[in-house]
Amino acid sequence: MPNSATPTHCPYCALQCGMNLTPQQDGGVAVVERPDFPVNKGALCGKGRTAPAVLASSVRLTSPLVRSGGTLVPATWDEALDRVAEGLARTRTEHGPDACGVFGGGGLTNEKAYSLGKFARIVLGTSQIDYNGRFCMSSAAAAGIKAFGLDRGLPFPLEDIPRTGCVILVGSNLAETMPPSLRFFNELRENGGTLIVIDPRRTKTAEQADLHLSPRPGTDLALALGLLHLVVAEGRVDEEYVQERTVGWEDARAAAMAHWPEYVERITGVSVPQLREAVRMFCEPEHAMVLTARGPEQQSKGTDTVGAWINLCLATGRAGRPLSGYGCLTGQGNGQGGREHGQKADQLPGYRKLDDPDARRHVAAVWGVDPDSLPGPGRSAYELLDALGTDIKALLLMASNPVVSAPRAAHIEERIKSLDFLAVCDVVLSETAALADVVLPVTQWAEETGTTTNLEGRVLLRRRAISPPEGIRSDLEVMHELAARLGGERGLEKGFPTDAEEVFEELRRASAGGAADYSGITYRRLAEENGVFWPCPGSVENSEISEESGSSEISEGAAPHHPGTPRLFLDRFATPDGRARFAPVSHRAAAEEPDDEYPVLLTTGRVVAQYQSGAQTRRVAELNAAAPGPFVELHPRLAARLGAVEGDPVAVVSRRGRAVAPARITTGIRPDTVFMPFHWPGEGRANTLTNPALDPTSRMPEFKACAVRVEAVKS
Ligand SMILES: Nc1nc2c(c(=O)[nH]1)N[C@H]1C(S)=C(S)[C@@H](COP(=O)(O)OP(=O)(O)OC[C@H]3O[C@@H](n4cnc5c(=O)[nH]c(N)nc54)[C@H](O)[C@@H]3O)O[C@H]1N2
Ligand SMILES: Nc1nc2c(c(=O)[nH]1)N[C@H]1C(S)=C(S)[C@@H](COP(=O)(O)OP(=O)(O)OC[C@H]3O[C@@H](n4cnc5c(=O)[nH]c(N)nc54)[C@H](O)[C@@H]3O)O[C@H]1N2
Ligand code: SF4
Ligand SMILES: [Mo]
Repeated sequence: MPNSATPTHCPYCALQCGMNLTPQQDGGVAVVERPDFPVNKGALCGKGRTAPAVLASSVRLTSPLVRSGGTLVPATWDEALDRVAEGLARTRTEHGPDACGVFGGGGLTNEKAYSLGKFARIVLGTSQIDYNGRFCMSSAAAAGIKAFGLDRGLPFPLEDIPRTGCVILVGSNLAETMPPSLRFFNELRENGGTLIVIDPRRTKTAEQADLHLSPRPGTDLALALGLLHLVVAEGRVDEEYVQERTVGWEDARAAAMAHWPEYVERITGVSVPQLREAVRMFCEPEHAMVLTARGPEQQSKGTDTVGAWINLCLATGRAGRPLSGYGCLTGQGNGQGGREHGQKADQLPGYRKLDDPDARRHVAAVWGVDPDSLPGPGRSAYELLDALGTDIKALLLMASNPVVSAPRAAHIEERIKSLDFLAVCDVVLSETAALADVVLPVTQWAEETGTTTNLEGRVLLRRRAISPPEGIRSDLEVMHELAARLGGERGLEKGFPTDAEEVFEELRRASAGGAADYSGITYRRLAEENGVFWPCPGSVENSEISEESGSSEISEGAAPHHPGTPRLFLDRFATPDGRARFAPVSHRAAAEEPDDEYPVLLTTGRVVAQYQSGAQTRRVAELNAAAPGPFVELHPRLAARLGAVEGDPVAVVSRRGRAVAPARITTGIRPDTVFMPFHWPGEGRANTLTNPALDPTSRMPEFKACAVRVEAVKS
């Protein structure tokens, strides 16, 4: 084999930057530029560049581990898999199938996410499955479905951004969380467009903006309503568009009119002239976009908040038209695909609903089971974790590290410890894996093939570039082996192929006719076309599933070649009548507002050099050098009041616990707010403090606002 480069994608965030991997003498791979992939055109952030470091045997798990006499010791695969099967089977026998929980991740490929959902429903027969995407973007998803009838992160490719007139970025720090994407915003400004950033901090992203609004955390809903109020008051509503393409304007308008700019200024801390300026910048150009990320979404009213931003787009005719629209910047590598194929509590593949009889029939036929045997919807992620040790006695966890990343993490850590049985599949010994009864070491991005769906809804092919170290198996193999052990006579393992393309072929059939229809997508197309945007239906006749056999072929050859759908909603929205829905929303406070005892607001987020719970990136020397540990960002005025000194430890105390980390004093944050990144365990764990108050619709927790007290720590 020549020393050829393998084109693939980064293991981390939702941008899914393209990269080439070339084999090295030492058996490893080096990352080389891949300029042909349009999203990043070769550019990578430090995490992508250094990703091969996590492939090294020295930092990762190389053998299954089982708990023996209180400690984790190496074991054979058979021993370890037998222990997992026994743990789950015993729980099922003693307490029923719903006592077995499954927790997945948005970093899993489509094939793994699909198989995990299927594994829970037909091998374990449990309804208790959810995943970390619930912490990430389910509020935007819920609002998108309500408004447009369909949720896909961005309804247009990133390449449209430079040609619009104005972008409002709400609570996204993409200069740190998706650095190569900054190019699109720079081009927008070079073309004469403007960028508005809404963030309580003057982030690297805000520094690029033409206008930076700095609201109090948790007040984006009021802010959006205030802007809509001004749109109406200034006669900027696109009446014709509202008439033709929407319903529900009267109620939404009435709600907005109750939010006077002065009232909104009091709630948000953003001045009326700034509100007016934002409206002018957004409304004057012919095209404009609103993009949200975790800032406004990770709130106990995230769904209504995103709804209010969508209202602003609808009232001004900026959705479902070229170069205009609302989009959500998804987060994890497969944050988009991971929420479409069934690892979510209420979901079946193809973005189908678990409580829809037609959806159950369709998917049950593909799976070769009776639709009535499929369990119903289960608990959301936080509620599932909170039920560990009580209703849920055993957990199979794949691709998440909740000991660091879940809200109210000390409590969740206790819940995890109270389980009868915990099995974790991971590439490293994460803080959560360290608590397991069995740890299964699995292959990573560069060692396996599979598809992901990036924030644009572009389905991509990751390709295997190297062999994994001896002794490591893939998540797909783990599910196959567990299905064999748990299925007994039923031969269930046949439904869990270990070859990703085989799984994808089944996923195509399962998704056919669903909202996220992948049936016209094949590995061959993905390789040739640099990704395909869903929905991409195959031929309808061919994709119909025979209920008896449960199997049919979708022959791509026979299907008219669907080009995929880079841009959604241009003719109609995905609602029954084709019109978008306004959301009749009003402001409400965060679940926990500051008071005398806890007078400051804490918000949380990310830094460029660490990824999520840090399980992977904390093992990379270069990234650790750049971001060695947690910190508390606070304004000089607050610091002066507390007597806090730059670099010295401060304690942040909430109703849930106390965290300590060095002070980082900056004028770039509101004086009533402190910020902590959440990438670290231990004393500086931000999630010791966070509030698990859930959004009533999306069940997403309020990571972005809770009340705290800050104290200088005497050293
Ligand atoms: N380096 C790095 N990149 C990542 C990740 C990572 O862990 N590290 N994770 C990936 C994932 S899964 C995700 S979800 C994305 C997240 O990407 P982002 O959403 O960009 O990341 P965050 O830092 O969580 O939040 C963005 C901003 O919201 C602001 N914010 C806080 N509270 C509020 C509020 O109430 N209102 C508003 N408007 N803003 C607020 C914060 O100050 C922060 O700057 O990043 C992806 N990329
Ligand atoms: N305070 C606060 N907390 C937050 C957030 C916040 O903004 N503030 N953001 C939330 C958000 S948006 C997210 S997405 C979550 C993310 O938080 P987590 O769910 O903890 O995500 P990761 O740290 O990416 O954990 C992924 C784990 O899976 C492993 N892994 C990677 N690839 C694979 C694979 O293919 N198979 C298997 N089996 N394992 C794999 C990694 O090594 C790692 O241990 O955190 C949430 N928590
Ligand atoms: S921006 Fe995201 S996908 Fe691109 S290299 Fe960095 S972590 Fe990887
Ligand atoms: Mo996320």
